[in-house]
Amino acid sequence: MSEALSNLLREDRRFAPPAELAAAANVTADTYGEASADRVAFWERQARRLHWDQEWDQALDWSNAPFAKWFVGGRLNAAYNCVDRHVEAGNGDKVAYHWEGEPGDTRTITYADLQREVSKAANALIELGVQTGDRVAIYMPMIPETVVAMLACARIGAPHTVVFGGFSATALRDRIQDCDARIVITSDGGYRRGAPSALKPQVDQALAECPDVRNVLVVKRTSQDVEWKDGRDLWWHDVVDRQSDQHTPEFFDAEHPLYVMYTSGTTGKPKGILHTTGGYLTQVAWTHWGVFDIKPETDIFWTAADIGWVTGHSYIVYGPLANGVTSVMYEGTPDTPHQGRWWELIAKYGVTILYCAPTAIRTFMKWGEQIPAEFDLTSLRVLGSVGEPINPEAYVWYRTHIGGDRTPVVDTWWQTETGALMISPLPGVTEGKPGAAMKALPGIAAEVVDDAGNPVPNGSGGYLVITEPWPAMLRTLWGDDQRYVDTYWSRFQGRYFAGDGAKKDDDGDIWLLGRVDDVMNVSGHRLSTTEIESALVSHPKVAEAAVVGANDPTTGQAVVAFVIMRGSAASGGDAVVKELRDHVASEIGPIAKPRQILVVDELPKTRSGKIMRRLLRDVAENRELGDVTTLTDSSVMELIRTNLSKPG
Ligand code: 6R9
Repeated sequence: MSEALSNLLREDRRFAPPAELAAAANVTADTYGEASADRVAFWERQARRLHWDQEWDQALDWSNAPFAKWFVGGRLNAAYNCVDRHVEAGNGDKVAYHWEGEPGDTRTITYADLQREVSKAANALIELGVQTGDRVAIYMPMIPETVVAMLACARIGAPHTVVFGGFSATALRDRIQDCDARIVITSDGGYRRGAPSALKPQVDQALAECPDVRNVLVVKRTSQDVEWKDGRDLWWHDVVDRQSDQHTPEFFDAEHPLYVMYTSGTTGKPKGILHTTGGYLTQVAWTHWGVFDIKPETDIFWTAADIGWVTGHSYIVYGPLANGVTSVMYEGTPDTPHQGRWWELIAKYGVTILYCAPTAIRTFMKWGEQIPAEFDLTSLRVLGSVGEPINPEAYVWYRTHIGGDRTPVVDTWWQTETGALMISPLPGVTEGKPGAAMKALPGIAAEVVDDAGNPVPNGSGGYLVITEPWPAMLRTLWGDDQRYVDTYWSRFQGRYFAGDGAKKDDDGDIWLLGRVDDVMNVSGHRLSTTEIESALVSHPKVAEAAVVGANDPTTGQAVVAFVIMRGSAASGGDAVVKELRDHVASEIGPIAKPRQILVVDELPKTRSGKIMRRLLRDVAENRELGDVTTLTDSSVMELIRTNLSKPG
């Protein structure tokens, strides 16, 4: 892949940290050395950011690898760390969340409010018979009760499993069954795209096949009509509101399960990623503080993601609350009621740090920079990206049009499995390169290896592996230790295989190239989807691109591109397609020239913003569509098919 890749890596724009930010940065360049001198001691220092009822005897027990135990013998309570200790320190009046509903209703929730609400919800769960260790499923829109429910579970040691509200009844059923949850917390619905969308019917449908679920606690959000099963269904306000707002937290073992989060694997059965308490909270708290350079006194932090995604768990809930920070939480979509909603929120609350996905950024590019230009975004000082490789053009657009050409952009690589950020620039230290996630964070050991597991030299590509255990790592897959070992620890002996392709540039900095199943092989050349997508997006007429490798009788695989044009270029016809093919050829090389380019209006995406290339491959190879249940909008695929009947 080297010839093609060297083009992507020829990106030579560099952005040094702003002097003022660097001078006051939480983390300095020395931290890398301090951490690598003794990685485990580094994490022990970070663990002391938390309140421990009892300190650990052993920081890391790796004797039964790959099953890790961190902070063995330590005892803590995650909810106490996220809520009570801030109130006890005199910060009860501090705002934990500025919450904004899509219709424009707002709620301000202080740490003291959160303590009362979480205590009440914990008492309610106990009344419903939930015991330490029992699993509780949460299927909610983006409302404050979602956070309260998660923390109430954590407080009583009942691992939560949050199922993203955009998932179908079938997906919900599978997850409830897999972890054997007996209680479901949901709401009548939430607001999306200007209208109430229902959740309760999916719960009812799912529970038809989950006889062991005793109770469903239903938050009233939209007041739409709901079916009601007496004896099973209970209104949150009937049960939670009358509880005492006092609850004394119990302290749990550092390895007590905190939550299970399902993520799709290559087979049909979702993988239940298990996270435990002490190591997870340590790494989310440190990475949130270090990578976003959090100043708890003054920052207003906003992760614009859904809580049903790991990004929401770690950087809407656990990280910001562990650090006692004020966050913004927004219920709805970015274009409701207008395409400037995010920027309006940033101006309204004085958001200083914004964390979102490249897919959102590319959508904003498509809508045009005149939209954010109408709002005062000068409060922003750090921007973050997560979820997919960020194309250099999107990175530069984000920095320029949102960050006022002033803010560092931190491109953070991590996974549901890693629990917390792993590879990222540090805003006060790193000279940013558009498109590169740069270096493993202090305390993390990453490497890029070849097929045989040997580290590749600088300037070459291979597979990303993590070579040492880290505190927030998944502990296993719920109920399936063997699948955990097989999926992550068998491809390269003793090392964690992330499933991502990566490349070290001439400086040894890391560029992520997408999932390895997204690496194409065209006439024996390995091409990455990301680099061709980046080449397409670097063309001024293109807003967004998705590239797949389709079977081809002559070349093995062939490059097929789906592109969304920027506003005015929307219907380009054959001339534009030729222009784009030539553009890719000149950016990367003739070998990367797409066999077909299809101009579309939308791309199929999961709610966490990942393009579902699998579906595009089905289209490109003229197959029946596979499973579309995790799509944000399944009608997109119909549109693409219709488009396809016109030759590209
Ligand atoms: C946090 C999250 C994990 C996969 C991961 C990789 C991709 C995430 C990325 C990135 C390039 C980044 N990914 N962040 N690729 N650069 N900054 O997204 O978790 O939903 O489990 O997805 O997402 O392919 O393996 P998850």
